[in-house]
Amino acid sequence: RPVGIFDSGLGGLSVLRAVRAQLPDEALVYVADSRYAPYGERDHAFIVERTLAIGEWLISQGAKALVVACNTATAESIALARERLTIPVIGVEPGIKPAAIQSKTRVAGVLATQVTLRSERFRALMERHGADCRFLCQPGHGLVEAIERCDVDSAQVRALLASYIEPMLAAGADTLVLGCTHYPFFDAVIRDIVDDRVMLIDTSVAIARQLERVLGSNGLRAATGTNSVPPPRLCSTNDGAHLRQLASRLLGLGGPV
Ligand code: DGN
Repeated sequence: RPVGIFDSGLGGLSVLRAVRAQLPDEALVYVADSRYAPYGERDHAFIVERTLAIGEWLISQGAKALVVACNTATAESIALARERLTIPVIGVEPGIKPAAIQSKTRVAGVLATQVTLRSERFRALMERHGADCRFLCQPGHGLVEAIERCDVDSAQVRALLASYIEPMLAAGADTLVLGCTHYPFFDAVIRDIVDDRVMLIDTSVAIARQLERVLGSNGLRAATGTNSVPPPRLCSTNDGAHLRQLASRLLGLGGPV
């Protein structure tokens, strides 16, 4: 049985990439809810409804676990998804804890969607791990939309990212938390803006390890060493053209959507 992975759109492909690397024997089904992306400025009830509907659909497709590969959907709906869905549910959250541990200047930037930054879950995360570090939180307006258009490095995107990140650097940030699963695809452009000493925190690898633990503790790991693992099945709630394009360009995945 496959693991289901879902995001509001294409960003969760950064999590799918990490999961494939960590768990090469697991079959994966990915759903991009691109018809309704971005979730970043949607209301709570809408996001909960989409998470449950997609979770149910993935269960109907045989999914044995669900990764909510979206910080926004996790912040709004993970508790209810765990209550209502009959399979283990793993969520994502901005890497506040690793940033607080690693920052030497004790100043860190956080880029995430408006909904994530305003959520109760984010407030609690900051309270738990963010106390002795100054976090500069910036909503990434326009960034999810750019990825949804497969724009990872246009002049417009460069300017937008620079306008968000340069003030953080000027304030002394040595660490930048990528608090939205769409943002790791800007990695090359962000690296051009920040110098090598700035640490970028992307939690997709930690999520893949967490998935491995959850599958293991529930007796759900696929048998290792089978060479019949199918390529990830990619699904979209719109025509899927951009999902196909980004999956091919950034992950080298071909095949139909
Ligand atoms: N990838 C989603 C996240 O991690 O928050 C983006 C949410 C959105 O659609 N704005």
